[in-house]
Amino acid sequence: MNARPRLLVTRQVFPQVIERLAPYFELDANQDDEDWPRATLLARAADRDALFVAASDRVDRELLAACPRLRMVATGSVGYNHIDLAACRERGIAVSNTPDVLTEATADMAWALLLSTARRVTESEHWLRAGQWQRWAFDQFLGADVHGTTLGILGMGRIGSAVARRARGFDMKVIYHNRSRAANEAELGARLVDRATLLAEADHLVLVLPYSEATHHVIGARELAAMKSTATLVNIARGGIVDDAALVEALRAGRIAGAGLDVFEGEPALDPRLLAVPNVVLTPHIGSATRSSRMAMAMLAADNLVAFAAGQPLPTPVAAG
Ligand code: 8YV
Repeated sequence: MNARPRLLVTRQVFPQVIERLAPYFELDANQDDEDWPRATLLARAADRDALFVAASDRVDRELLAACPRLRMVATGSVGYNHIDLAACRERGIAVSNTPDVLTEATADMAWALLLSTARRVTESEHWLRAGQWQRWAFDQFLGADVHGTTLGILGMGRIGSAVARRARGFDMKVIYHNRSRAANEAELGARLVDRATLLAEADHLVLVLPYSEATHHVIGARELAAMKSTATLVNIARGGIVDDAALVEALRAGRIAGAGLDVFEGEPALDPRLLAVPNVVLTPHIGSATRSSRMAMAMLAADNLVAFAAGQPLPTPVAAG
């Protein structure tokens, strides 16, 4: 009988996921969720046939060179900008991600940020917690309307569509910009516009683009200046899509009204100036963080690994191997 393939699980996962993997692999799993320095990751991965990684693990040429046996990388995320796909393809390494199972939860989070930002929920809560609520006033924490306004979506894939669908309940006009026209445009009641129109007309702009060199800083000083001064910006996609330094300046100068950010350039570190800006809602990359979504993501990554071990086609491949 052939030996079972060797798998490294780099981050703590639910016990049910370990149970699913255990019959198929010789397992090394970081169930204590230790913070491994890069050298530890490279050393632990060195003799592995397969890796189960998270978006915080950089799978680049350096790592691949350290893992001569590697044939499969499963990431517990839909985004895969942390994986050098070209390098994996060159080496015949299969790669899988976790689409669909987090779409609705992530779209919900876009709305949580949009509503909190427009209606200044966290800003007013901090003020209340600080004991500053002494009296009511007509002009206290005036925010922006959400209902009946124009929602702009940059990137109309699965999550963008789910964000758009929710806008119906708020009687919003939906415009979007995307590389191609969305096939479900009519169903969504959304209109494709050029980028300049999107920036100029959106009252609330949600970013749902995958990160790549091409989308690096697609929202920078120029784009922020082109938005309405009353607009809110929501980023649930990836840090680096927004130029965070330019955003700080725009918020400070009142060039836009507010921002809701779940992702940051260089996270978990973030531009400290963001912490001092009142009209920004900050969350620590929790877009997909519901119990059911995170379980489904981890299970889907495990399903891909089991398929690999059984020599079957991967359920959700991004590179064939
Ligand atoms: C993940 C995400 O939770 O799936 C993605 O691409 O950004 C989040 O849903 C995060 O990346 C952890 O892997």
